Amino acid sequence: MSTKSQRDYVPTSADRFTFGLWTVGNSGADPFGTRTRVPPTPVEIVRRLAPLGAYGVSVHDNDLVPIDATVAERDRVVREFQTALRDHGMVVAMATTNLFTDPVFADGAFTSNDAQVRAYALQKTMRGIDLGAELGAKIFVFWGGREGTECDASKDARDAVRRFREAVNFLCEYVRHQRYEMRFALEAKPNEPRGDLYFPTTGAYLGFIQTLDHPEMVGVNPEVAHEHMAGLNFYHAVGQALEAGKLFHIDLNDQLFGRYDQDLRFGSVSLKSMFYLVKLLEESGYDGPRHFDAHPYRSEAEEGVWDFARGCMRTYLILREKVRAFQADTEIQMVLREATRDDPGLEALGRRFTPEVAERLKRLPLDRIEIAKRRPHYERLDQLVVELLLGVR
Ligand code: DIG
Ligand code: MN
Ligand code: MN
Repeated sequence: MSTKSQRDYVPTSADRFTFGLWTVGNSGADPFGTRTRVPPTPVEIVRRLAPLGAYGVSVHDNDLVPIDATVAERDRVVREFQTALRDHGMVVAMATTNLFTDPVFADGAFTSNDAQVRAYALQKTMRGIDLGAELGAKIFVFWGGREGTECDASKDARDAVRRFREAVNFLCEYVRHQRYEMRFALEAKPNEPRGDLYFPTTGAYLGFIQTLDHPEMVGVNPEVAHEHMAGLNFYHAVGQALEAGKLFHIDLNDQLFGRYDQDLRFGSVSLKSMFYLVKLLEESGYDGPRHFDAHPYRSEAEEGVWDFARGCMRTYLILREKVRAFQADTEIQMVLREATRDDPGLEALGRRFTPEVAERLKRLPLDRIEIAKRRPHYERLDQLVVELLLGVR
């Protein structure tokens, strides 16, 4: 007899969970150690993720096609992969380019001081976009893993921004020319593998997007670990992106503050903040992929890889049920109501400036001593959330 937990948290493709090939394909190698397991091939990944309830995968160009593959080899690999996707009812929801592994990108790709590197990065990305379109991806992510410096004497930070903008503008025109149904999502990270990375946070990209020729084609792909590395509140970053209509994709994982990019299993560290994130995604009606960009512990053997994948999806589904419990919890909802004072008349005043309104607001008899006497009960509210997440409510 399966318990409630076994029965109710089984993902289906309707939940739109996707995994990067590089996540369950992670070999356990790290800067201090060699691989600890034989990674599954892309076709094996599709075959193993489908029965776990995943909706699809995402790919870097070279996760699938070796960088020096001939056209014939490339076409064969793509055909075999497409057959596996069809056979297992899986999709490629996002594609991206690896502009960080090969030594040619050691000093950046689009922001490199070398014009030939910048040209090669454009060429490689156009081919990556072609591949993504062929695989049916509607989102194309740009993570500038090498777009940064260790020595800021090396380039004027304004040149880096300008070069990146020129590249994104050019590639937006390429997608339009090719008539691909594709949008771009920019992924921020504050540092690693470079000493400092340009566009370190989701907020930096939200500002940058407005300077592009086709801002409507470009959004953001916030990652939990990357905003945490910058010491930021991920729920706030995603809230601002959603409010701006720019949450085109999301990288779910987890991360201790003040550490290197851990890319931990979703919800394995920051349960409360991931609860607020799931609440935001579900209540906002975000209909994009719930994409995991994480990897199993180096200590895991092959079977542990699939424990990791199951855990990412189960935790999301458990938190989603906690969201429903939060919404139905009468005591929580009462404390929330008490913490809010609405005044439609006053609010309307502050929304649209006129000189008359300004004069009226200036003359309003607002007694700050009286106003300050009214206090919200956030200690009570937070304790209720903690008890909800601990399963005692
Ligand atoms: C790392 O967080 C980056 C790369 O794995 C990839 O380019 C991107 C896709 O989500 N995330
Ligand atoms: Mn990461
Ligand atoms: Mn990522």
